Amino acid sequence: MSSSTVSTQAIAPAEFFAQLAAEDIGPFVGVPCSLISSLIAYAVDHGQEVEYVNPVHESHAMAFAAGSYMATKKLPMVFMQNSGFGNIINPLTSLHQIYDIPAILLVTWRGEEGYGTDAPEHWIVGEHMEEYFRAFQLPYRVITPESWKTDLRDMKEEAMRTRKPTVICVRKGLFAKYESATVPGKQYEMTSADALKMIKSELQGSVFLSTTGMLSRESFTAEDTPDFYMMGSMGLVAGIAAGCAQYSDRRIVVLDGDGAMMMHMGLLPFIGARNYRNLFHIVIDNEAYSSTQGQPTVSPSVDFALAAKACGYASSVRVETAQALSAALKDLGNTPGPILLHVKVRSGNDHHIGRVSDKYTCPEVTERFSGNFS
Ligand SMILES: Cc1ncc(C[n+]2csc(CCOP(=O)(O)OP(=O)(O)O)c2C)c(N)n1
Repeated sequence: MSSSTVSTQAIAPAEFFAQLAAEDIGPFVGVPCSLISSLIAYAVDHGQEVEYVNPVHESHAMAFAAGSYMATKKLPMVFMQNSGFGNIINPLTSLHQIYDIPAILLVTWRGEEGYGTDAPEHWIVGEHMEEYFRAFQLPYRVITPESWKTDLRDMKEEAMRTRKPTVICVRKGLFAKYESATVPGKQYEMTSADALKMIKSELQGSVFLSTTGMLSRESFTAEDTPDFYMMGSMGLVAGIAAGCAQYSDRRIVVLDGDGAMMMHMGLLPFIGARNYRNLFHIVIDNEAYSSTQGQPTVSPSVDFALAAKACGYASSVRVETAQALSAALKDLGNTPGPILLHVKVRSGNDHHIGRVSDKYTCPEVTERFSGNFS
């Protein structure tokens, strides 16, 4: 592993995008990570200058980049958190690398110090990051404030010469702060914390699972019941819930996020077709990726209740106020599932609340949660 020198002069987002423009690199397409939140915030605020595209899954970003390259011959940049690197292996090896479609991948390096540092979901990928780049024949540079312009040019030239993807890997603290002037999403009445408190109290006695990021932390803070507090595998919580619902008679309540739900929206037809009567799926939609500093998602144009209905859920409802949420919980609480409740909340979470990992290890979460079924 290379040494983890913390940068002394952080790179200003404006300078980074000016360099991409000078090198004729774009669009800037991907799924967020907090390590590059200032870059994304700058891109969101400067739509005239930066072509920023926000698909719901890293593999979709790779697919989009392949299309944009063939249509323009311009080198796209696909950005992702290293936890999303696993999501691109298929389009990397069975699209870009075999069809000779280049791209520069900007991969952040969470968990650089390996086990025991950063949040648990980053330990394994963080420790083996460079081995993964080598295993997938990806030329890469871990960029620094001193070398980044040369690194970027070298990786661009290598990508264009070989017609294959290359990587720039980004450490924590590399980019200077940039606060966005844009607040994502509509200012709905409730916060996600308000909604979670009401849900956990109204649906007491259920088995809860919550999605990765702020929702698990907020659910844990609202009331620490023996839940499956997910800390990685973004978007897969409803799949885990389906596995539980199949083999238990308990009521299974899934607390999903809009970004997470859209990442694996294919779970809707799966759950709908399997017709789990004991599954209650709740999507807390703040129209943002709050966990990674609030970048906008594409959920303002999505009606999850309608989608669930079309996918075979038995009932689905959309609510926007505390009063409507309370009524829906009373109404749907004992209705046979699968049920989907789409709850609109405003973005902006309290990032100072506790972390599940400060109290439980991941294996302890598994053990505690499994106790619900014994
Ligand atoms: C595959 C993958 N890509 C990206 C991330 C980084 N990440 C963690 S949480 C999160 C946002 C989740 O958004 P949402 O489900 O809307 O919940 P919110 O954070 O708004 O509560 C992102 C992008 C990740 N953990 N895994």
